[in-house]
Amino acid sequence: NGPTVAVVGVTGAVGQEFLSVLDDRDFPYGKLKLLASKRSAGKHMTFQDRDYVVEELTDESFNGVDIALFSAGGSISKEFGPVAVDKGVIVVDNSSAFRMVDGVPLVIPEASVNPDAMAHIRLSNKKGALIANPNCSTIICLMAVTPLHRHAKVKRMVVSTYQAASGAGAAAMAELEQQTREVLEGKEPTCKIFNQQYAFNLFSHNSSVKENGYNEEELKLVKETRKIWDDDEVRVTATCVRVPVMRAHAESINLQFEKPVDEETARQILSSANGVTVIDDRDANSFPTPLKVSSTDDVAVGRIRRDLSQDGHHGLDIFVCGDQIRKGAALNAVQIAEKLW
Ligand code: 2RA
Repeated sequence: NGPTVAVVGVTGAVGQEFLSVLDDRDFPYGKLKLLASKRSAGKHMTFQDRDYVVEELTDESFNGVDIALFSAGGSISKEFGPVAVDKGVIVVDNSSAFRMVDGVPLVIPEASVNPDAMAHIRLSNKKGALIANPNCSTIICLMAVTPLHRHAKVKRMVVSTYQAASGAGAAAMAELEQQTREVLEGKEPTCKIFNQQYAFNLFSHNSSVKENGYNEEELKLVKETRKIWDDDEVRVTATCVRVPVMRAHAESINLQFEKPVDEETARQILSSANGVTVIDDRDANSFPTPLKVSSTDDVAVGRIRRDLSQDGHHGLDIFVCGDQIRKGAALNAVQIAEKLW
């Protein structure tokens, strides 16, 4: 008898992807509860040939639930996450609400990253717990970089992101589509989500900019990497940019290692890492792209090359792409739930 699973925020882009990942992976749930705000309650949804009615999220929603997959924004997680935990539920939370809280595991469950961080949490105990899904940019980056880090220890990492509309939600995806049509028709583009033209443009990530000049998205990469690697010494800097791509993020990553790692070894390590696909054909100029990884599970890595600006074999450059809604959010959370089961 499989666990009772609740999907919180089921009408959102990630909520919908939770369902599609549960279906694709044939997740062995016993019962499924679809939860959302009052506004969406009462809506009918068909999943695996069964009709479900979306229920309003309340304190009572978690009675009898074993695992809850949350993606309804930070304030909903803060309000209802602890309620669910008190009722013995294991909450896998996709928001940033609990990521940096001490004692809350921040997990990328591939063996090459940090599944051990949640080894103490067991479904069979019926004791509630919170597990946080890292931010999408961190997941996509560390899927590729952690196997190299385990081999040669990263001392410094410089990340430049090219982030898709999906990271800002379904409304941003719709706005990108609408603006593209409007611009091509010679009309003034409708700018509601980002307050500036997105189609045929790019801009610094829309999260708030702190006093030190970094925006929140960039700081997430810094702090979450340290927590996931359990390494406060690693030096990370990032520049995060929103590009007019629908649903997959790209990242250019420059690495400095403590120990030497040559290009061939790096290629072998990446080729054998779970959840990573190497696309690195120099002759054909064929490398990862957001479209190549859209709606797929693996993070693609290419442009693997020695950083000529660093001594010996202590530096590498790589380029990664990963589906933001899938491995960057829903798939990672469902993989965590699979490990618990
Ligand atoms: C983004 N931080 O802006 C989001 C996704 N979690 O892409």
